[in-house]
Amino acid sequence: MLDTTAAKQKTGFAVLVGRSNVGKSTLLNTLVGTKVAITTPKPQTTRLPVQGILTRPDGQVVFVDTPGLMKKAKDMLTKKLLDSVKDSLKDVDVIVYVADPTRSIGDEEKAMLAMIRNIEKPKILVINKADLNSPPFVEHYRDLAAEFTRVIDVSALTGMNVNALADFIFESMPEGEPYYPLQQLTNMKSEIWLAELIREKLFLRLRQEVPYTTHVEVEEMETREDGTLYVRATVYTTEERYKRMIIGKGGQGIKEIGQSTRNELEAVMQKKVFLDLTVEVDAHWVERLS
Ligand SMILES: Nc1nc2c(ncn2[C@@H]2O[C@H](COP(=O)(O)OP(=O)(O)OP(=O)(O)O)[C@@H](O)[C@H]2O)c(=O)[nH]1
Ligand SMILES: [Mg+2]
Repeated sequence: MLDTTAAKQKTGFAVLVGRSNVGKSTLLNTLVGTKVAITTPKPQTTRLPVQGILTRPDGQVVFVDTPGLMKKAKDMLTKKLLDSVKDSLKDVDVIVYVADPTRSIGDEEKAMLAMIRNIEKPKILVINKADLNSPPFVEHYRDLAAEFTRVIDVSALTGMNVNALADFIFESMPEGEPYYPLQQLTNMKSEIWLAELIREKLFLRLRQEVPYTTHVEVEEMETREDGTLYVRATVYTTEERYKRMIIGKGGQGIKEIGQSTRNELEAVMQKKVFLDLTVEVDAHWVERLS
């Protein structure tokens, strides 16, 4: 419940930025308390600026997860992802810069820092993965403190210090009324979330470049009379040989991807799920991404 008799409510947008694989999406999920964004050990997992909403007695913050910055912004997908990060930074109230102290500061980090340097908003440096034993580059990131309003060590994975981070973020927000209904946790449509879940399973199962050739669309989603959730979705990939790799020997690959998606969906939805998953070749899906 929002307490309207207390001090003024805080409301605004906090954008999570940082290089690929630092744990932005994991942090978003921990902040919001539910799985809004997909996370994998592979870089460049996030493609959409997913919003997760945290409502507390003192207000509401909308977190925007962004794709991680990757080197070699030559291909069309990476270029589109970079544009989407720049877009997300336009109307932001607080910047949450997430760093991974197991990796040294490289070109990607420098490019990312340059991107936010001239934005005159509160900036919080989050040194993530604090659950790991003395990560080698922590001090290198601490040396960046002068560029930030605050620095905090957290573990997105275990939740360590994440509430303290949320407090910092709320403190830095402007006053205002909530943007979203109090129970809402994301701006994502269920079809998109489901497509993301399937993409997560593809990323977890496929090796090397194959996951990056894929895109998922959910065409149909309905609860049938017997209470089963029926889902029809297509996995697009750019070449016939990738299609064969995704389907796997005797269809085993796509079967396992379908099964792991279904297991998670059934646990979340508390109902039986029927998933009709096909694979198609479409060399131009990247162009269709908005
Ligand atoms: N040990 C540890 N691992 C973490 C932590 N946070 C994230 N990870 C792991 O780091 C990997 C990347 O996490 P993501 O949340 O997908 O990273 P991301 O920054 O969103 O990556 P992109 O979407 O590719 O930019 C996953 O394997 C996570 O489990 C943490 O606090 N501690
Ligand atoms: Mg991500």
